[in-house]
Amino acid sequence: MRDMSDIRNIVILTGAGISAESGIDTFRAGANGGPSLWEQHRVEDVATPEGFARDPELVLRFYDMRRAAIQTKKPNPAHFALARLDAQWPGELVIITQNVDDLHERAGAKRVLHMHGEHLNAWCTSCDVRSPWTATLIERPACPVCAARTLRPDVVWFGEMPYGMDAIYAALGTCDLFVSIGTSGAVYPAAGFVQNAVELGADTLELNLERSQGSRMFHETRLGRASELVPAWVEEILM
Ligand code: BJW
Repeated sequence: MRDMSDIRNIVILTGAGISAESGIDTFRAGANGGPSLWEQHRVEDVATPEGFARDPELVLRFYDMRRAAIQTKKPNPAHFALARLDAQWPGELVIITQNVDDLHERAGAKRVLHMHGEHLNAWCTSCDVRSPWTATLIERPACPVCAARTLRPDVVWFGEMPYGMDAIYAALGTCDLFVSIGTSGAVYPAAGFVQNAVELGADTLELNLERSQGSRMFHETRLGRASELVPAWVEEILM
């Protein structure tokens, strides 16, 4: 690993594990058999365009429930620590989050890229405009821009292209340090970012409750809760 003083550009990838201690369930049950969001539903039913076409009511109800739930949650010390790093880091920095919650922003982070979309947006598939949305979609409300009743959750389902890929690969291409926090490494393309970063010469650090699927690719792995590991790491790097 480089000396800290040689690090200028940082890419941080976050996943469901960083929001777990805010009370938002992760997607996959961990080795310890923790709760999993998919337990009640097959992933093909609720997180694919085909599932939405087959049973839109089921999918809209599922996302309405989660959109309501995240609005009752609060950022935890891991989100606040990254917001502090974002505010104080003088070099390039981007927090690429796979999470569709807004806890990074509510903690104060600015340089955030939501590669899997955002719960608090609705996407009109008629006019292709994304509008801020906190209410439900199940009753098929009219799009505020074109009035068509074709709003869907603005989230990236399996088989769809994640957002911001050009900016992500550009950031990976110039980063000195890639840090992965609270993600299982089960879903691509995010799971492949560590390999991209290593091949392009970056140092890589994993902060997670347990080893992720791509754990062996990281130069260093620290295991524990995000609410403890992340503030400690931020303290270290800002010294
Ligand atoms: C803690 C903690 C604590 C707990 N502290 N840690 C074969 C090979 C390669 C790819 C494919 C393949 N077959 C199919 C694909 C593509 C597919 C894919 O990856 N499938 C896999 C199942 C194999 N991917 C796609 O379709 C993507 N699109 C795509 O590939 O387009 C083509 C393309 C080509 C070239 C370049 C780019 C693109 C789209 C993927 C969309 C994923 N969408 C979801 C749903 C979003 C909406 C919603 O919220 O409902 O995104 S799925 C779900 O998984 C969600 C998450 O963002 C994502 C990742 O989950 P995450 O965050 O890792 O959560 P968990 O639960 O898995 O893990 C939590 C971790 O936290 C665990 O490790 C815990 O230990 C830890 N933890 N508590 C610290 N307190």
